[in-house]
Amino acid sequence: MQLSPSTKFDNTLGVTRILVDNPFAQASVSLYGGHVLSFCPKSDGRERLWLSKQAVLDGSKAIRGGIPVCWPWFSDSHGQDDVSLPAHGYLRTQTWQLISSQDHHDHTELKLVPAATQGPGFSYEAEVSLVIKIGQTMSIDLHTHNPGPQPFAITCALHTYFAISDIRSVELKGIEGQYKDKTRNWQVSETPAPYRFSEETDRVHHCKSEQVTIHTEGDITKVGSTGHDSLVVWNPWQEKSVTMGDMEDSGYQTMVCVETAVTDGFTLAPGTEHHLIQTIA
Ligand code: TA6
Repeated sequence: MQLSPSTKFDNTLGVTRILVDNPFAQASVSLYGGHVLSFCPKSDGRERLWLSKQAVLDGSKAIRGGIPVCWPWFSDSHGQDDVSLPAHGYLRTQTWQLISSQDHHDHTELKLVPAATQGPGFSYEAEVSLVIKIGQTMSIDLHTHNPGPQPFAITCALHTYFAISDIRSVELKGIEGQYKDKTRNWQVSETPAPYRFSEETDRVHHCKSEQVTIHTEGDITKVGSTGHDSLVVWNPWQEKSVTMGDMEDSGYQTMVCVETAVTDGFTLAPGTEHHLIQTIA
């Protein structure tokens, strides 16, 4: 496969990364997990994504940070009692293949496919691809197609870790309605306004808002979503950060997850497809 002029492979960190450097931005994507690790627009030189300083980058476990691809289920919503099934599915721990890279007038487009879409807990025929467009903004499109004779149901998410200066100064705007609170046994509550952080936060918002903004000390990160039925907001706070070996104890202070997600799920009839798209500016 011919790489575009702005694209190259790099193996210096362990996992093979695709590095993109075009007139609009720099970005990197790990083939392991089909996992976007960084996106830095040249307009302001501000990295949009957070990557743990202790992230495991040898291909032995899901990478902590960037944009984990959660498929064919989000969290443990696989609908089975099999506790051995991996949280967030198994595509984020596969080595993906770069199918194409193309430079366009205002962005570079990468297309990746996973090694396999069938796995423990999901045996249907499914085709999955990830199309990433890197320009002044970045979009990531998780495309699922059902070429087979049977319908199948999935949940999925683009589990994005955003870099922020200080979680205690962050305000989210654009989320409304009720949410389910994982930290309080899935109790249903109203989305707070202003939406700020002062403790472990793990919420599934059944909100189809197409734009959320992350405000922190003068910086605004814009998060666009389509194809979703919910937005997930997560910050592990200190106690949980300390328990995670791939996250520095203070890591929670400089990240917040705003995830474009399908948590209620959808059923794909034979011959149909679904696009879950997140756009970052
Ligand atoms: O999206 C929020 C969440 O489901 C949290 O409950 C927490 O488990 C987080 O994802 C990270 O999951 P991971 O399997 O990547 O450690």
